[in-house]
Amino acid sequence: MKEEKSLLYFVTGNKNKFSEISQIFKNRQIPCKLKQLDLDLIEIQAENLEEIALFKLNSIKKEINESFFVEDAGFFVDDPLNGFPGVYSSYVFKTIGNEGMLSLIKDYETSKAQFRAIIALYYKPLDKILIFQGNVQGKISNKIRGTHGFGFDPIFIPNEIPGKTFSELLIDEKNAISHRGIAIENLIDFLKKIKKSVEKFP
Ligand code: ITT
Repeated sequence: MKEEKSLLYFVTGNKNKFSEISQIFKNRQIPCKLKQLDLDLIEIQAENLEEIALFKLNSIKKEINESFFVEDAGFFVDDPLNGFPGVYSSYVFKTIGNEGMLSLIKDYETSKAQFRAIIALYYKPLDKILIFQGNVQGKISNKIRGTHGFGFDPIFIPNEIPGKTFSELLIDEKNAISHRGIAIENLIDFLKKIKKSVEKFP
């Protein structure tokens, strides 16, 4: 008999994030069925991504009767902008965009940047909240390049693939090295470990 997969909701209004994560679930044997839930998330202004992710999660916990997760991500230009825009990434992208970011650093020869992602999971069978994280280091491109992805992808060059921006990579190539890809792999490892221990001690 075919085993019934349990439901796992990813609560996000960002369809690009959902496409990236659902692609990973499609490629791997995951003991859960992933669904997007687009609820109104309250995003507080805080100093770190973990605080924002936990606040998002707790603000909707009562509304969902299944396991679910939220993700908060940010783009940090460590050199020369001391981590800006970081927790302000969404606002900065909407206001000055990639062109504005490039003009902020145009007089500098070198740069260091990273994407970070925090996933906060509410795991119903244990009634527990767990945090998973991922980051990817790289630098800023001197021009906007590529057609895939979203947000700051066209100006970020990862150290692992120094000739290309994230927007010049296919979704599987970005997922293999990205902040979101790493964080979700950590979540998947957790789900698999739990499944194994349940099979051992039914
Ligand atoms: P949620 O509904 O999941 O909160 P959001 O779009 O508001 O979606 P975040 O607050 O987590 O997402 O992300 C902040 C911004 O950081 C986002 O709007 C992008 O501009 C940028 N960003 C995050 N992840 C990115 C990625 O993988 N590639 C490019 N830009 C990214």
